[in-house]
Amino acid sequence: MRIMVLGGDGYLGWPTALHLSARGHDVITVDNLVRRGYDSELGTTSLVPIADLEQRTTIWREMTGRTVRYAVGDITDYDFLTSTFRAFTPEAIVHFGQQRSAPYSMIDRSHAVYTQVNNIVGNLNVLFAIGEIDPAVHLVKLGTMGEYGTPDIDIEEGFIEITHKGRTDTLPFPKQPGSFYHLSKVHDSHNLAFVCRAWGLRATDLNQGIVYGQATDETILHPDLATRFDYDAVFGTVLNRFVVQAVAGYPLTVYGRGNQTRGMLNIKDTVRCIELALLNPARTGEYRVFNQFTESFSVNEMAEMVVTALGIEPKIEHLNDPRVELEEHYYNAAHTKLVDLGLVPHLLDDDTIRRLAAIVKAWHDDIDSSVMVPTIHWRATASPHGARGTAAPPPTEFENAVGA
Ligand code: NAD
Ligand code: USQ
Repeated sequence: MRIMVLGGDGYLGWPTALHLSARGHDVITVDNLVRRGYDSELGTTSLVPIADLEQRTTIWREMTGRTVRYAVGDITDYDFLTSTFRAFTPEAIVHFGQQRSAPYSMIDRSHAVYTQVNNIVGNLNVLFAIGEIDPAVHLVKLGTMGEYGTPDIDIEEGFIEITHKGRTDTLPFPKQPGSFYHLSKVHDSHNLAFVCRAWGLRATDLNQGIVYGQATDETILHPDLATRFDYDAVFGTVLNRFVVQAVAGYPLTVYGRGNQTRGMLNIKDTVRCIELALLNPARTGEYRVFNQFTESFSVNEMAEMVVTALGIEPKIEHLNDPRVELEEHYYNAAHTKLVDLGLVPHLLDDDTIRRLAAIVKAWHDDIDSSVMVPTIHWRATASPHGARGTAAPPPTEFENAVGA
């Protein structure tokens, strides 16, 4: 299959491009490298050094004899997107190419606007390009479990049968996203469903949970094939952060009471899920949703698992939650469709945590503990000048101690 991987320089896009190439698909990655730019903006960097796309693709060719092509450009630029599309003639597109950090989208007005314009316009361009150039192309789009929020009922895979005043219909599952980033994904889902209905396109919306891990069968072949590993409070995700904090001897930063529960999956399962969605495409005109995660844990459970697996002194610090989210809630989300297609999950165990910790230990001296404490707050107050200000709760003893 000829597959275009949008966002193919990112944490998940790059390992996916390699995984698909290793299985004989013809792959091109498309990326504007803006993720590397956020690092400069935020003063952070991937813990594991990452090669540039030229080095990455050259090493891949030398190691395997396979070619992954790449195009550098912005998918919000329609001329760039359509000319790349026409030149490559993909049969499928995997769309990872978005701003994906909830905290980044909550920094201020300009970051919220940037996130929604980048994500929604980029996705709309992809939909128009498919509609205009080749409506048979199957779009596999990365959504997020956070589109659903944490309702007090079971979460279904995209749709729910509702009986209302004696009539019954199957309708999109209600959405209660928790950040401007998560909201962008909800808008994307509506646009996807609409074009499948209106233009007969076919799309798979993968509502992915939080990914952990850094190594896949392909990225471990050479240091220049490594994917990024974020652990800062803006782009680092919870389990990856906890492992870095544990290795650095830093207290694990549990936000609030820590009973927030989320769907999680290993990066090795991400690349496999994408492959399964591609090999079993949506039908013409079909908009389908898979919940892409393998198990769920509360934040407290994750912290305890890391402490136990690494045999460290339990240093768990409950910070004031910088986010607006339920810290205690019911959570039971369906996730059978990818398993039905053949996914055999890599579940989280002590060994997985220890192997991740071994990667972190190799870069121990580069860990920057100044990026651990969250500084972006969700709550808003009006400032005397009418602009949004942040209403951070008073610092905890710990935050005072680390000077956050
Ligand atoms: P990432 O930031 O590492 O990668 C995204 C890539 O897209 C970056 O390389 C970036 O440069 C590129 N990009 C952004 N805007 C672009 C644009 N306008 N044009 C071209 N390229 C652009 O993120 P990731 O962790 O690899 O996530 C990939 C996708 O998976 C995202 O859509 C994200 O929402 C989704 N997702 C990620 C996770 C996770 O835990 N990492 C969980 C659920 C869903
Ligand atoms: N959390 C902590 N301590 C930390 C970091 C996070 O307690 O140090 C908590 C947060 O409050 C939240 C949960 O852990 O309740 C998850 O936070 P996260 O930063 O790991 O993940 P999130 O912001 O939800 O976003 C990540 C990805 C995003 C993806 C999403 C999937 O960055 O791209 O869409 O996971 S999901 O959570 O299912 O929406």
